[in-house]
Amino acid sequence: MVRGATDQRLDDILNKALKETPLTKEDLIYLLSLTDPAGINLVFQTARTLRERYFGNKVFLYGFVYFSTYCRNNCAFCMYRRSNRNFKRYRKTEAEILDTANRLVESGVHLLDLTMGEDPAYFSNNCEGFEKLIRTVENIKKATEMPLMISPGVVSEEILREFKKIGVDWYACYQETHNLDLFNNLRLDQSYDTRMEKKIFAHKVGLLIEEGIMTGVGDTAEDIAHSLEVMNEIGAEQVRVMSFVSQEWTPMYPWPVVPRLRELLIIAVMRLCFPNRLIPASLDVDGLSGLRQRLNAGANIVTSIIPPGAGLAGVSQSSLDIEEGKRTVSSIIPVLEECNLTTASRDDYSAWVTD
Ligand code: MD0
Ligand code: SF4
Repeated sequence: MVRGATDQRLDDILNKALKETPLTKEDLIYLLSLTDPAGINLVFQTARTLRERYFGNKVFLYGFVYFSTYCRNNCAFCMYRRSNRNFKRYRKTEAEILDTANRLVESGVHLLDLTMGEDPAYFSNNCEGFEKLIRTVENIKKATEMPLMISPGVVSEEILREFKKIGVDWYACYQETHNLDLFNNLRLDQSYDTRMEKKIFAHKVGLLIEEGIMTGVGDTAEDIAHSLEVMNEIGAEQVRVMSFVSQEWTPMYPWPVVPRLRELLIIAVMRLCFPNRLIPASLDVDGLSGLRQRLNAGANIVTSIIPPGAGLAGVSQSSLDIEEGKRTVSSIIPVLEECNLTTASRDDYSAWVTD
């Protein structure tokens, strides 16, 4: 690497980002291809500066309730795919979901993320089961008065409208990649366009949307840069990246491990592109021990907080740190402190959501 020359290019890009001038696709690819640790550290630093500009030292915390692990889909990367018969699935009752929600609220989270696989119990007979789910979500809203995110998979426009009506704030539905060939290899037999259209529709009816990508699945710097452009076009209020975790009993096991630095660099580049958006540090990839590096890369939410003792799972890491109680608000706080960060108040979060 020609140090002088490359550093100049990096400086120029970072200065542009600090001025919040949009970065070009070439800029993004340049950043995403960095390998020099000093250069990468500068990207992290710039990401933290931009985070501070909009969020100060405040971080938001998201409680995660994965209430049904049944799924009609067969995504190549996911252990919850319908063909996997090697683990026991669960579907929580309304009372169980409410109980978990209350525990999370008491522990101090800012939002509840209600997630499910595309559970046939809800999707079959023309989505009959959603009637019940919508009442459950409504009851959670009434009981907790918390901001809610729902991650139910690809649902009808009517259902999205219903969610909005009962006070759901966010619809999360990750594309995983915006490279069509890669999408077809990951989300087997699913429609790229339909998935995209649902997000856009959800946005239209007034839900905030989260878009997400997975890295380490054969994605190139160019693919990631393209994803960032799409995230920008659709105006996603929350954008995430998670490293692929190869899981037994899936077609993608075993899979060559890509260094975590890639996810961290993508988090930082996301922050440069979207300084005022929400960007998660998920506990669902490396558990508590991976939190500090994700925050230092510029993330400003901790997601996948799961209470122990409720028999609840994570998504890409089904059990890591959960029963040990390490995915809880009290275990996170010392890490925030080490990073000179602190938890935001509920009012801070509401102000952001309603802005
Ligand atoms: C997370 N496991 O936050 C969750 C999940 C779904 N909305 C979020 C991927 O890491
Ligand atoms: Fe189902 Fe979601 Fe897993 Fe795909 S990623 S198999 S839709 S739970």
